[in-house]
Amino acid sequence: MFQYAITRPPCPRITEGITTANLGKPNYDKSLLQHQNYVNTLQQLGLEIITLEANNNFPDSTFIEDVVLYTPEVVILTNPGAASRKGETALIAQMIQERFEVVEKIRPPGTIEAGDIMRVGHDFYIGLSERSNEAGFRQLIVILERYGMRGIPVSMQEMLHLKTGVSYLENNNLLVCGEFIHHDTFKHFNRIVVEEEEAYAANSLWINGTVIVPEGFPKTKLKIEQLGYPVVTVDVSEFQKVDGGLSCLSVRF
Ligand code: CIR
Repeated sequence: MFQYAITRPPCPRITEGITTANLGKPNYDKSLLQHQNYVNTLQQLGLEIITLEANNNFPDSTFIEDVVLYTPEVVILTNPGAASRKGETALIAQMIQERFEVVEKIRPPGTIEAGDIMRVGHDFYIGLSERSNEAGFRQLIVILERYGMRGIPVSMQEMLHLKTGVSYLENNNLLVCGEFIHHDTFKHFNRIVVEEEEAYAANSLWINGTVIVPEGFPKTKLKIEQLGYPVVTVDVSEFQKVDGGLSCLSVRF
């Protein structure tokens, strides 16, 4: 169960965020409202929010998930693979070091963005994407094993991050899309296939028994409801324009 979420509101330069989406530029004012609504939803689901200041030096800094990996034994500051995002770790390092007792770091040449990491209990699936490299992966495995956990590599070619295409909904249920539908690594999960036209909804978010699904993806919403989960939807269209999903907008613990 989660008790807290760390979030950082979008900054005006979110319009310059890295993107492959071809959906136009985000509207900053609208992104602020959507972010507030996202935060309200997390609060309604029982989470206490730790809000950091928006930072206009880093257009993608609202996607705070990528720079911190929370585990119950150790919190790991990552080293993003995207050049424009590397400085985001320093922005959050002090707060993380003050709040958590055991903190480790991914160091160059290793790169990891935590959007590539999916936690299933004490197992951490690590996507080898363009943002998370072999050196980062090796460092991460060593850290996880030192604290009694396990890292499992996941080969991938198409998606930005691992969690762009898979989301763990607990109870062995895994939302899967695209290249992950038939991926050997995930064969033992109860896989719920997200159709290509709803691919964005493959990044949905389990919060203490409820699943948050992005607004506008009715087939995926229905499939999740049919598994027995209460579902709430949140409109994050402005973040979709810069390749960000629901999970990227917070660090839950
Ligand atoms: C980026 O390309 O880094 C941002 N525009 C989007 C990051 C999304 N983060 C995530 O999936 N965890």
